[in-house]
Amino acid sequence: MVRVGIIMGSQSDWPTMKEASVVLDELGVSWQANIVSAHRTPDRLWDYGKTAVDRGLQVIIAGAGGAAHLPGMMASKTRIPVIGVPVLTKALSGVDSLYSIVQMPKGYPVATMAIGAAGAANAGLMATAILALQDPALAARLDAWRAALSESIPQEPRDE
Ligand code: RP5
Repeated sequence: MVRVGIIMGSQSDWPTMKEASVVLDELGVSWQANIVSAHRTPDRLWDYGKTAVDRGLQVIIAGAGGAAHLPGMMASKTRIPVIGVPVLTKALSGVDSLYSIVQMPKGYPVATMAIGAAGAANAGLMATAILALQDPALAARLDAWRAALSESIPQEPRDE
């Protein structure tokens, strides 16, 4: 069963959102990616949100750029935790995306990550951490992943 739904407003978001899927693959978490646009495919957004619980999704990672309404609209349609990823934009460097996603009204939170690829990767890690609360084997894999990252950081810088 798919545990994490990765959704994005456009095909052009995939190079960013793929970073979430890479992390989930590394940690052995099942995911499925779909294009669901708040503006271009609102009916698809509605159906996705309405059926998410019954389909067994446990976390939704939603990325969008510009007037990025997708994460917030999805949060309004399902109680499954939504992690928002602001996609980098040419015009405003993703600050437009960030502000659109992070400023949710009281009652419908979106856990908002950093702008761009790092935010997408962190969304994968955040989703894993949520799932690991009820999954000891996954918790062990996440601990090992984090330890390996720490281990990979050198003690001293070198000339490049
Ligand atoms: C948003 O508009 C998408 O999330 C994307 O980041 C942005 C631009 O979309 P395209 O014009 O590249 O399809 O809805």
